[in-house]
Amino acid sequence: MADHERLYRATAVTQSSTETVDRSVEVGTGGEPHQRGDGPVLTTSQGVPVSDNQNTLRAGPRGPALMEDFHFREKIFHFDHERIPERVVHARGYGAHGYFEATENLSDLTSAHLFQEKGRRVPAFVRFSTVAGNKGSVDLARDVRGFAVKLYTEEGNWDIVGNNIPVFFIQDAMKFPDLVHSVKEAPDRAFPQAQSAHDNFWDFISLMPESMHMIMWAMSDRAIPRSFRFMEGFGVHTFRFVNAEGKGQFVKFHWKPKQGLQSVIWDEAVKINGADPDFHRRDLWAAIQNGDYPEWELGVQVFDDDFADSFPFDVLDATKLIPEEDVPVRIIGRLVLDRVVDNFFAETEQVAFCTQNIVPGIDFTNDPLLQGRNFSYLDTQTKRLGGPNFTHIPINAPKCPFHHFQQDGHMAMHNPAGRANYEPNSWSEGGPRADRERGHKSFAEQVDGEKRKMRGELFADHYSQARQFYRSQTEVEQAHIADAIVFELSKVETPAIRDRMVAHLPNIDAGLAKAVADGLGMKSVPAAHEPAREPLDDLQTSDALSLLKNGPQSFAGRKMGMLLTDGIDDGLLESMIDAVKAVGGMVEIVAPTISGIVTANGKEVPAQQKIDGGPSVLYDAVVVLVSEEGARDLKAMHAARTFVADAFAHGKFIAVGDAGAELLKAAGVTDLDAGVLSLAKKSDAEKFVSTCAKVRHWDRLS
Ligand code: HDE
Repeated sequence: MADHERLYRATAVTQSSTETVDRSVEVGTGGEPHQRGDGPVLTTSQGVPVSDNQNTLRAGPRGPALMEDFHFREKIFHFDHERIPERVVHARGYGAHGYFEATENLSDLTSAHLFQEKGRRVPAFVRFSTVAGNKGSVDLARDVRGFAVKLYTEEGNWDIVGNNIPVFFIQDAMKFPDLVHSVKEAPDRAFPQAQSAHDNFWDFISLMPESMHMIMWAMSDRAIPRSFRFMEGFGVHTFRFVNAEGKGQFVKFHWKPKQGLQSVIWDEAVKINGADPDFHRRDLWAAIQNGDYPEWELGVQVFDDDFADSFPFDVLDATKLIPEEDVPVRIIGRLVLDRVVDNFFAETEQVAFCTQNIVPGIDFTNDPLLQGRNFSYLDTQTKRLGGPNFTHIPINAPKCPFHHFQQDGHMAMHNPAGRANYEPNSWSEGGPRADRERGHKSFAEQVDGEKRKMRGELFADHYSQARQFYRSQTEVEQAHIADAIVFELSKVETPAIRDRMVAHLPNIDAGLAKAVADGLGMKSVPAAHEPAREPLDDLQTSDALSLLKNGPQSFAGRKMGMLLTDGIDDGLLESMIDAVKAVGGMVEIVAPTISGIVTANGKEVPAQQKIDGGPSVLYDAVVVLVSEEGARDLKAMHAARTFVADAFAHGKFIAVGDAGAELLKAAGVTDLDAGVLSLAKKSDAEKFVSTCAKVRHWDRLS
């Protein structure tokens, strides 16, 4: 054996894997695939079999590499080009497949094919995201979440590119680059990443009174959701339904999670980011893989011109919402996510949502934010995906028949044969041709006005709905909003920016202004900015705006963290696991080592987390089931003490067996309350799990 061959043998390790790996690609014509014993032979992308994937072609074992090594050059070249530009906003995201089903016939409102018959189903792809952070940033940043839905209908793709908050920071698309620049890393130092707690953001916001309503939402717990599965989605803008007679009605879209609404609290968010920066994507992946498919109802608020004219705000202003008490949400469909992606890049990264993607029966309104978006998304996809043919990528291609005369361009995959590439032509028989009946028709709106850079008069009310939102929150939620503003402004280094921001708050609520000023150690609340339009004080509060009033009804889809040690009672363990599973919850075992524990009866129970890697912030509620000896060992471990101390501090429900009391004491948890339940007999398990239907023991936190 030659020297270099011996060296090769010494470095190559036999691969073993429990998963089947299929990297084969279907080829169009000819030839048997290259086979090597039990699997395919590695080839170049030109299909040439490779003899050695460990070493470059060299002149002698210690000599220079040779340029003619086409295999090496092709491999490195392709690797060098693996990345495409990340999204300028919403770079970090996670997608899944599913379906949408119409649960109503809406032919009176819209001619959209999807809604002509109850029960009509179409495939769907959804991508959730944060806005500010880069692709590799943490999941639990305080941020708005994107909720972008692509419906592959039989009359083309319909994208509802929404957020988990029903309003937005700005009223006119002209301001979007400024908003985004202010929240992203400062251009000189390139930090902070995925955060709004810094001077530039609050400098901009404090100069933009129109953002105050959105700021109330962004500082609420809506901006730190427990999971994508527990958040609402909103189309934000007012759109239009148009029926077969051409009659138009305004419409706002809402996605309502069947799971209920749930968020984490700020201290948890900060710690989750360290313990599991992928918390949200892992959650969605695991839920779908476990067959626990998340589901949302699609609701609409439909209203006419008379309502729009009588509403105290402009329905074209995306910083305003229409309370559900004024226009009830009518449920018209359901969205179920039941399949994870096969390939993250191909699907989640390459999916190209465009607000311009609408179908017959749906139309835009003159919302100045929406109109700007209709330009931006197409433009951004062309840059991101490298050319005009991104609709050829399977995730973006319509699933209905399509025919047009577009051709060529980078990476063209649809290349029709024949001579006719223009219209009208007399070559091809019958088409394709436009169809006045079936084709998309815009709502025939009368338009008239002076050509000027300007905004509608009612857009000038910046505080009324901020006040309505704040006053619609429970006390706990109001306190979290004040705490969040204090936290963020405490990271602002320039006192004048802090003052300027706090001076908006008296226009929203005097109590909020005082709480924030106190939290910042200000001697008094700064004098309020003069509002451009006097805020209304008589808007009814709305229960739909509160997270806590719309929480989950059970422990379904939520996760129990069980801290266990050797020697525990088998019956108690089993009854707890059964009780959680019976309501559709998940269990994760946390133990002193990853090998798990052995029960009193000698049963081996594997762990999913070693205690250091499984802090209680990762769970919705916790169980501490330990033996006396186990409690003694855990008492000496910082991670175990923090597990219980944090669970208690975060208002979590805790079930604790007799021996666990020692650990609680050592963790400083002595002031036990109704949220700490005893786990002494089997029936305690069910009682505990039904108590956990509530999100937390809020009394402990108020
Ligand atoms: Fe976006 N937004 N946006 N946005 N947006 C993008 O498109 C833009 C706005 C939203 O998962 C970009 O593909 C402008 C509101 C989501 O792939 C870009 C304005 C709402 C996603 C863009 C807005 C959104 C984006 C960047 C002001 C909620 C991620 C990459 C008028 C209703 C979609 C891309 C995904 C992404 C522009 C405001 C939601 C640059 C100009 C309001 C969920 O085109």
